[in-house]
Amino acid sequence: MLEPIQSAAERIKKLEVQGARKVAIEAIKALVTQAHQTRAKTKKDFFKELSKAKEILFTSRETEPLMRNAVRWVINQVEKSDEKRVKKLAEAISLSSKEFLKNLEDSKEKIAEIGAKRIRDDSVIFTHCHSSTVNYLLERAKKEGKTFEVICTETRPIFQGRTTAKEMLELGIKTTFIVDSAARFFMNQVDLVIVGADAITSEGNVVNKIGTSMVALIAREARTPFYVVSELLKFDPVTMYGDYEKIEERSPEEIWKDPPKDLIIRNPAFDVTRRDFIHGIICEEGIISSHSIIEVVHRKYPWVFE
Ligand code: RUB
Repeated sequence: MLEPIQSAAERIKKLEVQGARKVAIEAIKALVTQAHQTRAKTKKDFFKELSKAKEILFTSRETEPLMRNAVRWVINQVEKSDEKRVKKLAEAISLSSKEFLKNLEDSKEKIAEIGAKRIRDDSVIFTHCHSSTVNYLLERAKKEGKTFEVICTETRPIFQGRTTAKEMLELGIKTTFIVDSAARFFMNQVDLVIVGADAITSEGNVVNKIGTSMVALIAREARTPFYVVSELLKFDPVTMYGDYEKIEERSPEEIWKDPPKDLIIRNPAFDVTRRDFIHGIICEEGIISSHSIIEVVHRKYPWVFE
């Protein structure tokens, strides 16, 4: 009955779709397909179905507030309407989704425009994992004629760094690929670290791919500026009311398929970088300090707190 939602959730879970932006976009698109394929006859049943859809999507990956904010916004927009006809409600889901996705696209452009200014000629940029927002910023800098090179980590255990490396090469950017543990070895050659984000907490801490906080520590020790690029909607409102951001723990098999018996393997997907290690968050409103995240989100997206 919720086939489009189930299959999107499955793709997200298996990392066939990865990175917070792409996850949110996949979820929104599934919601639209679901709304159009609904067999609900009444408004009440239609929203019951969407509520179930929401639950399935939310549990596909725990550390994805952008997806949660996106799904919540789209459904809330339509829930407010007086419309009773299911077909019209499904159309309204499409419209709200389009609006949301357009806003997300605009944010990406803005972030790239602002962030590209921080890329200097002949500089070395270090990144970790695969962030479509980071890569888009670097693409923009390259198109503006900046000359720079990139060092990227392979990003164990799933090697998202390979995607980053391939994309950089396609753009004609000189790229060096290293194991995660070589980060300190190379950090003295780096001018700027730029990473993406999965979540930003109310205290201005950033949750991103496992290993990010280690890169931040190393960058601090080497006195290399460490920037995070993120849409403001990666802010997670639950952190404001006392909950911690949940850190997804993935299957041990990703690390070792056939491990010795009794070996404990832990595989957290993300870690938390404390705000003190972050030079700035490059978002659609500009480059902001982690400390001001609540104010900026409040100004731009007050509905997040509702
Ligand atoms: C991806 C990751 C990315 C952020 C930001 O982790 O940590 O840095 O999601 O990506 P995973 P984007 O591969 O486990 O999803 O900028 O594309 O939203």
